[in-house]
Parts: sequence; structure tokens; C-alpha cells
Amino acid sequence: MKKVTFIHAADLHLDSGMAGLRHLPQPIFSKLRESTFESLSSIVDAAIAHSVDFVVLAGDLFDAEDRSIRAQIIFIKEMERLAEKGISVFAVHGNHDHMEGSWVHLPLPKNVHLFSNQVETVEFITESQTSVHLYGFSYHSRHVYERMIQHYKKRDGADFDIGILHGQLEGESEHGAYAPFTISELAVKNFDYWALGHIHKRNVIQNEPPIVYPGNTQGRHVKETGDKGCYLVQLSEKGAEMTFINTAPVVWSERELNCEEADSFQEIYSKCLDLIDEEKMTGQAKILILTLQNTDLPPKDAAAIREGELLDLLKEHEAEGEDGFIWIADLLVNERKKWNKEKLMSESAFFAEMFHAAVDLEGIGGSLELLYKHPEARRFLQKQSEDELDSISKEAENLLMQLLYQS
Ligand SMILES: [Mn+2]
Repeated sequence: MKKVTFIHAADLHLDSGMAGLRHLPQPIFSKLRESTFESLSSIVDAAIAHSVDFVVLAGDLFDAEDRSIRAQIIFIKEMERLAEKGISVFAVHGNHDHMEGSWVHLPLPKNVHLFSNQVETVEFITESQTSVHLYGFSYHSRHVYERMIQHYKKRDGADFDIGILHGQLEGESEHGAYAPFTISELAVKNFDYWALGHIHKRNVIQNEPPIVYPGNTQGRHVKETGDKGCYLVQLSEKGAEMTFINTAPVVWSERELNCEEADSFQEIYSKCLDLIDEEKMTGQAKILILTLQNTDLPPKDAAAIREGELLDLLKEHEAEGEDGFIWIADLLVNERKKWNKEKLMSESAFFAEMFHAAVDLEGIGGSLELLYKHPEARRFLQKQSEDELDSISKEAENLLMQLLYQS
């Protein structure tokens, strides 16, 4: 039977600086700084363990266009481990590690094929004589406005055709700076697998034939939650089989704890410890954002939590960052609603106006506009998505309710 087995990963962002996390205890911050490399190492382990035919890396291998020498050397070493096992690598550069950046070029081992800045086709024949055509291109600079998808042309003669594309699936809020494409543009190519990169959230856009964003290989902040890793893919005459493999040494996660039954600080504290113990059973190191739901505590106990005493206690045991640590990065409290927002707004014009002002999405966007227009700041900032604005507005609403409750 004709078949090919490969690993599809993208957005490794090697040597990601983990911006904004320096406040974490040193051992935990160090683990995060090494995590992108560790994840790559686990991907290589998986490729070897499953004796894949090749590995596809769909862009953003490095976090920065001036990729560090250390990042390159670690990458090269990992690629050499694959070379020793006769495993090829097909990689493209994305918007983060585009080819125009200035860096010290270290030669890559021969098993790594890097696609040029034009769409090219590479033929690969497996040991069992299955032929594969791989199509891809690398970003020549940070932005690629061109619809590169139009240059992907299926070449006859292969058992399987795999498209590698670092780019943006077009949706509602697009600006088209990252080799934009639509699902139908991919579908008409009649390929057997689309190995996408660029979007950091894992997403199997379509199953048959697969169109897949594997997501990045290591979460770098609270918005990149959940397991991160790569897909092990097998294409055969029977179709595609995909298995997700978690390779992230540290996972970001959000959890809720229902505190309805808890009457004191102590009870909530022990509930939190139980939750940490439960999380520890998995052995997976985690950075958790914990939300206490429906708390209803005596004022002193509630104040102690609000002022951070509970969070400090929970952090105490984990600051060493030993294997499988559970670090509570933030503790949010949703007090049991004694006051209802809708009721307040309908009864009083003052409250109505206050809530409108605080949670007005357009207002938030408008206030940030100045910042985004600032010539220096705009280089570093990405526009907030509607989801993000939405969560800012929810936070504002919660804060308001809490302030009202305390007054
Ligand atoms: Mn990326």
C-alpha cells in the first residue's frame, strides 16, 4: 500500500524571549526561556520514535529575524539528530524569520530543505517507493501581500501532494499581509494535505483532505493556552490519519473553582491546594489562571483574597519550579452576584451610563487608537481582536460590580 508518514509542526519561535514574564520566579522563567527548544527536541524524539519519512516545519522556526546563534546551533543539532536516522526536513521561513533579516548564517545539515521565496516543488520518494510532491515558499520579508496560493500548481506523477503554506486564512478582520488565502483556493488545488503555519491556535480547518494549523509548539503567554505540539500524519489510500502530540514542557491553562460551599478563607485555600494536587497528577508543568467562582465570604476573608494573600500562599510552594510545577499566575474572583447589572441599569440612569462607559467596546478601541497611531509603539503592537476587547470589557464590568459590592 502506498503510504507516507510525517510530522507537521509550525511556529516554533525558537528562543522566544517570553516578553513580559521576567517577573516570574527565576527557575520558572528559565524553564520558559528553554521551553521552545525543549519542545523542538520532543518533536524530534517523536519523529524518530515513529520512524517518520520526513518532518514539515511550516514557518516561524525562529522568533526573531536576527535569529540568535544559540538558537541556530540548537536547531542544527536537532536537525542532525534527524539526519542520523535518515529523516528529511522540509521547512519554510515565515513572517518572523523572513529571509531579509540580518543574521549570522550558519549552514544547515543536508537533510534540511529550505524552500526559496518562490513557490517550488520538491519530490520525495519514501523507502517503500511512495512518491510525494511537496510545495512551499519562504517569506522574503516580513509581509507577503501577494496571493502566493495562485503559484501552487499540482504537478503530476506523485502518489501524494502536500502544500506547505505559512499564511493567513481570510476571515472577517483581515489585512492580507501574510500570504492570504481562502479555503476554496486551497481546495481546488486537489492536494492531499495542507500543512499550514502562522496561526498559533491549533485548528483542523477541514478533515478530508486535511487543512491544518498545528498551532505553535509552546505557549508564550496567557492567550496561548492548552497543549501545544505537532501532528503525526499518515497519508495512505485509505485517507489521512492524524494524531496530535503534546510537546510543550510548560502549558498555559485556565481553570475555574466553584466556591459556592466555601465559607472562609481557609476553606478556599484548601480547595485551591486540592486543585493544585489534582493538576500535579498529570505531571505536566503548568501556568494556571485560576478563577474563583461564586465566592461569598465574610468581608475580612474576602479582602484577604482580594489583596493577594491567598495568591501569595499558593505561589510559595511552587516557586522552585521543580518538575511538574503548578504556578498560579493570577487569581480572579467572581463574587456571587448580589447585585444584578441589568437591574441596576434599568433602575438608575447613573448606573446605566456608568456601565455603558465602562464596557463600551468602541470606547475601549477608541482610547487605544492614539497608542496604535504612535509611530514607535505601532511597530510592536498588534491590534486587539474582538475577543480580546470583549474580555477587557468583561473585566471592566466585573471590577465595577466588585467596587459596587464593596462600597
Ligand atoms: Mn508565528
